[in-house]
Amino acid sequence: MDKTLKTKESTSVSRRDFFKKTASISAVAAAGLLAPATLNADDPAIMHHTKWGTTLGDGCNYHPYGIPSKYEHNIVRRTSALMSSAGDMHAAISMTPLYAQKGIITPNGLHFTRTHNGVAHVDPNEWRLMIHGLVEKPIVLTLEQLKRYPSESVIHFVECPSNGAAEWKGPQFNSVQFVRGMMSCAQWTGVRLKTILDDLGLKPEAKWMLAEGGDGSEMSRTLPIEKVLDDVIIAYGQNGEALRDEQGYPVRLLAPGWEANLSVKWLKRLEFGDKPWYAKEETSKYTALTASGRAIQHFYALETNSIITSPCPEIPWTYLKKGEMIEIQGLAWSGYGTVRGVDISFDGGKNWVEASLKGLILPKCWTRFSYMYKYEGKPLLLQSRSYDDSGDVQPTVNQEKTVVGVEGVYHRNAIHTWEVTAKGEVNNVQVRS
Ligand SMILES: Nc1nc2c(c(=O)[nH]1)N[C@H]1C(S)=C(S)[C@@H](COP(=O)(O)O)O[C@H]1N2
Ligand SMILES: [Mo]
Repeated sequence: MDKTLKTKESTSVSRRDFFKKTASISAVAAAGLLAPATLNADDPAIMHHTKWGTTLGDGCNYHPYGIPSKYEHNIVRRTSALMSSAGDMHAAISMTPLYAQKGIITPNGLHFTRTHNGVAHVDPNEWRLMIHGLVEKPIVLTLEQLKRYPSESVIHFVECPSNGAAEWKGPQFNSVQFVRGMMSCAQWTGVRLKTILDDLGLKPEAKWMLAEGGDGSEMSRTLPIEKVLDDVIIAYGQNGEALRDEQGYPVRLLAPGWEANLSVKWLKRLEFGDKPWYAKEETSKYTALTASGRAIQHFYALETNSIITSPCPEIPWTYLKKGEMIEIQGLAWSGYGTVRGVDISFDGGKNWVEASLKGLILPKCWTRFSYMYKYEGKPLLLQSRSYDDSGDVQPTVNQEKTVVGVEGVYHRNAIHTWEVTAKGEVNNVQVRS
């Protein structure tokens, strides 16, 4: 069910527009982005041995498995007791530090992590996957057998449908990590489920698939067969290495663009049936009562969304001087397809300018946007608004409430606002209209 408003005419970003935008960025660069600094021709940090250059460094094998620089120790996943069961971290969630995210690939150690019963540690030699129900040849696969099917690598975001839900009633956290950090993006490697089903023979009556996890919660979710045969992957690789334990090692389901609870981790069983069988949670939490009194039973795909990650409360503009150029950066995504564009507003949504999209632009994937801005030291209400190739545009808070009703909290994709004060501090506020 699609709750995003189709209010904007589809604006295709032509190649010509793209080159025009790129050109304007390089013009800014030529004019000088930073205030001129004096050149010290005998700068001791450059012209003499630096303090870290006077002794032998570590051997190249000192960390057989590398870790980040010690100066990056503050860039970590964070949790909130408010988003767990009475502060217990087994049924809880840790969030990705989006303010430190470079490009579109989340490092494995920073992938947000949601567990219903803690992180399981599965021995890959004992791991098994049962595929049964309405298939011609039911099977129990070992990991080695699974890996003999042809592999595929795809880049997709994973987002918990409750990302941002805490803010349904208004701003709660002065932090982009806590406001939107229940999502990450990675390159997943595995086997397309269709490849396996073509091999095993799916019976025509099969309309639904139950996926069950092997952790203590045995979390299970139901997916319609159309999605299963479209792009669902059984993943064992995450950004070039095996899945991390937190992401479901050795194997998870990945339902691209759909709410992340469907991407069952520590996967142990797939059953095919002609009727859906829902877990209790699926018939309560993931639905929404609309103003008309009717409920939306499934959302499944995540609507187009965006968030400005710089500036943000963690990266304020307090160091900027009036007249300096600064890059506004952020992430946009859509579970319905490919991000087509992002607009930026400085006045809480009254006026909009178009940002440029940067780097890889892929379906059901994070897309970077950027806008070069001349800082004036004036208060701003900074917003971003994305639109995708399905024709959807991000709604305002009020527009979203009109569609999903007052009780809905999941799938929040309303336009987010950062207040920038005259001093350059950044605060989480809500502009509803
Ligand atoms: N087996 C199992 N799978 C699971 C869960 C779980 O607790 N157990 N949590 C789900 C939820 S609610 C989310 S949001 C995603 C989070 O994926 P991640 O931890 O890899 O980010 O995993 C889903 N898959
Ligand atoms: Mo979730």
